Amino acid sequence: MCDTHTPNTIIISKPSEQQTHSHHEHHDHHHSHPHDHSHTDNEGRVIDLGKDIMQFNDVGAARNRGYFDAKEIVVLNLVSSPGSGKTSILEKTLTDLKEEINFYVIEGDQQTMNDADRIDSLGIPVVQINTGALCHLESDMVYEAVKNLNPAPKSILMVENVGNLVCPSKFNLGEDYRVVIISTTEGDDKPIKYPDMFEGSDVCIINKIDLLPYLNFDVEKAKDYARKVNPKLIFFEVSAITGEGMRNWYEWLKELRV
Ligand SMILES: Nc1nc2c(ncn2[C@@H]2O[C@H](COP(=O)(O)OP(=O)(O)O)[C@@H](O)[C@H]2O)c(=O)[nH]1
Ligand SMILES: [Mg+2]
Repeated sequence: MCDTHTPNTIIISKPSEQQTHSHHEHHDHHHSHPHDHSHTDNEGRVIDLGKDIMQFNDVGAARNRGYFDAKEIVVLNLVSSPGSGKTSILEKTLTDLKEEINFYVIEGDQQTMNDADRIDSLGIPVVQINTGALCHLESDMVYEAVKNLNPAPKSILMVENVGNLVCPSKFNLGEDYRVVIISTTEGDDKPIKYPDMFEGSDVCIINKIDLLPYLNFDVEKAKDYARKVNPKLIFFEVSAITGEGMRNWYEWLKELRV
């Protein structure tokens, strides 16, 4: 037995916090500054910083895209609130399909190796990214993880993003499909409360349907809300625990490689 094996971890320390901090400092000392910067100067610089980050991310996403296309790798970006069942759905899917599909996984969390350990125990190649203070993955982090994973051609790369329905919606990773997961314990109005996440997604998985008898979650209402935001969404209703409904999701996954 090889007890020393652990999945690789990439720990991110992004300069963005420092930049924001020093900018605030500058703003605080505005009045004692010898040059009188006009208000529009400052506003312009704040906006530029944000634009730079987004441009940097989009360029990285395009680079990832080219790499994935060249190797015919299909990439899914899984997003949800914490605890909706991203890792559970991955565990069940990988367990049931690993003989048919070559999977690779990137796990994103602010801290811990917990999710990578869960995937690693299934024998699937996985890299954990710890984002620290950041609430989403960015394309350059995925690039680093992919270099480490070196996924085989025609494989499927699953990226589990940091759990929340806000920040990850802005950051394209170069994926083919974004999959948003909601669970029956969260309430059926999430799609209209967090429209950006649903608007930019291709697939919506409704998880924990085994709990429907105990909750007042209305599946049709949730789907209607989601369709209002994004009429093109493809839905799967599943339970990662009982396996109910997983077959349709599996069929869709298998189609991706044809
Ligand atoms: N009843 C039920 N519990 C689930 C289901 N899927 C996940 N869970 C539980 O929800 C919790 C969070 O799941 P996890 O996969 O870690 O969520 P993540 O944070 O989105 O990765 C765990 O306790 C899971 O066992 C499901 O389909 N039904
Ligand atoms: Mg998880």
